[in-house]
Amino acid sequence: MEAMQEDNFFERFDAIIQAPKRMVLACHVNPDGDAIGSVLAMAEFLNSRGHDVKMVVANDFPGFLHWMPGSEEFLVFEKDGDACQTAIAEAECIVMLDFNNLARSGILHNEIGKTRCPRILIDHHRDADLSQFYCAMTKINVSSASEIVAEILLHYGKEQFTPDICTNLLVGIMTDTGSFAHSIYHPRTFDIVSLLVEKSMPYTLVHQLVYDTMSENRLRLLGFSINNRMEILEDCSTAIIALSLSDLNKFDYQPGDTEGVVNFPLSMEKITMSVLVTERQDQIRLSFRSKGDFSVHELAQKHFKGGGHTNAAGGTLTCSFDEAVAKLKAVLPEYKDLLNKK
Ligand SMILES: [Mn+2]
Repeated sequence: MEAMQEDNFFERFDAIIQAPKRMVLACHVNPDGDAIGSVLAMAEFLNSRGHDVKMVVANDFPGFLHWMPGSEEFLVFEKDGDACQTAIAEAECIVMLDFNNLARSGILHNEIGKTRCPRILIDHHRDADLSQFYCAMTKINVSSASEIVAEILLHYGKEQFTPDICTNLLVGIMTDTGSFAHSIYHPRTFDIVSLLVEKSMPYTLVHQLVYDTMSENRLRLLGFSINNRMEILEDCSTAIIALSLSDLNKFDYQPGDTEGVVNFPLSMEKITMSVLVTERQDQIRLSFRSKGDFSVHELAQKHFKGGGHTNAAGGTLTCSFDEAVAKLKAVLPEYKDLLNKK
C-alpha cells in the first residue's frame, strides 16, 4: 500500500468512513488521558456515522480516568483478551491514536500485526513510519492527539462536537499539557479548548475529576518520593527520583500513582531535567521531563530504547534497579553542557 502525505488525508479518510465498517480504535499501553480521550472522541464520531466501533487497549487505565464518558466500553486486553482478539481479527480498518509504533501498543502488538486491513494514524509523536498507513495525520507541534482529533472533527463541522466529545478531548489536552503548563506550541490550542469548554462538562469540574482524585497513599508516595528519594545532581542541573518495587509496595501502589511525580522537580529554578526511575516486575521504567530546548527525546532514544517529545519522553531498561540508576548517572556527563545552558 502506497504511503501518503497529510495533504490528502481527508480524501483517504473520507473514502474509508463513507460506508459503515467494523472499526477498531487502539491506543498505547499504560494509556493516559490523551490516549483515552482521543480514542473516545473519535469512536463517538465514527459511531454517529454508522460504523461498528470497538476501542481496544492493552491494560487498564488509571482510576482518575474511569469517569470519562464512554470509557466503560473499552476492551482491555488484560481483562477481555478474547473480545479484543476477535475485534481486531474482524476489523475492516484500524485507527491508531496517540502512538505511531506498534510496539507501543503492548500486548496488542501481535494481534494488530497479523491484520491486513487499512490502518489510519492520528498522532503527535515523532518518527512515524508513514509507509505502514493508508492515511495519517501526524503533527509534532501540537499539544496532543486530542487536539488533532478536534481538528479532524472541525473539518466535518462544529456540529460534530457533542458534550461527551468535548469533555473527552478537553481531558486529553488538559492532561498532555499538564493543565496548560507545557506542550503549547501555538495559540490555536486555546481556540480549540475554548470551543470544547462551550459544551463540555464545566471546566472546573473536569479539572477536579482529573486532578483532585488522589488516594491518601498516592499523595504520601509523592511526598516520600520528593523527601526521601529525590537526588539533585547539581553539576548536570538534573533531579533523579528512583522508586524501587518495595518503595511502591509500601504505599500500596496502584497503576497511575506515580503519574506526575516526575514533573515536580522541574519547579526548581536550577533544574533542567527531571527523571523518574521506577522498578516494575519485569523491567525498569524511566520517565524524563525537561525545560527549554533540552531534548529528552534524543537522550531517551539513544540510551534507553525510548523517546517521545522534546520535553517529555519515556524509556525502559531490562537490568537491575541499581544498574539502571547507575546507567542513567553514567550518561549524564555527555549532556552536561546542554543541561547547564541557561
Ligand atoms: Mn498524547
